[in-house]
Amino acid sequence: LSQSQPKPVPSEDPKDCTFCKIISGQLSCVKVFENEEVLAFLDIAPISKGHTLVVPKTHIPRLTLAPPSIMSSLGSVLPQISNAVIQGVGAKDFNLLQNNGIIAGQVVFHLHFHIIPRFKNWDGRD
Ligand code: DGP
Repeated sequence: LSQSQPKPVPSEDPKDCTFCKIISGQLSCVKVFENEEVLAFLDIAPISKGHTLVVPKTHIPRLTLAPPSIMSSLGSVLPQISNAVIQGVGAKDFNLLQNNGIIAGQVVFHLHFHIIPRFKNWDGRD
């Protein structure tokens, strides 16, 4: 590619969406939690042990497009999932991260929250 060519822009089309494929079962994942509206699964490129993604089952590209009903579904399970994740990996603390847009580091354009357990050592020994 020459330097003048623009970078490929991630698709916001649901039919190209990796997380929609995980939700429909077309792609596999390690499930952490599931109910009618929400799925949580391990991140394929974890920042730390137990790094989990929490997604609505409806395709919504970013937070600013999320209706209150979806935020209510997500908000009502995030504390419970976060608690289960950190307990499962033996952490006490965690970050809840949510990226919106290319400049902010969003790579998959399906709304998601990262639960990132934190340890004193990055390898999860402490
Ligand atoms: P973000 O940069 O906020 O859009 O984060 C996207 C995350 O999605 C990134 O941490 C890697 C993860 N990811 C991308 N593709 C897959 C996949 O096919 N399976 C799983 N489990 N995670 C994925």
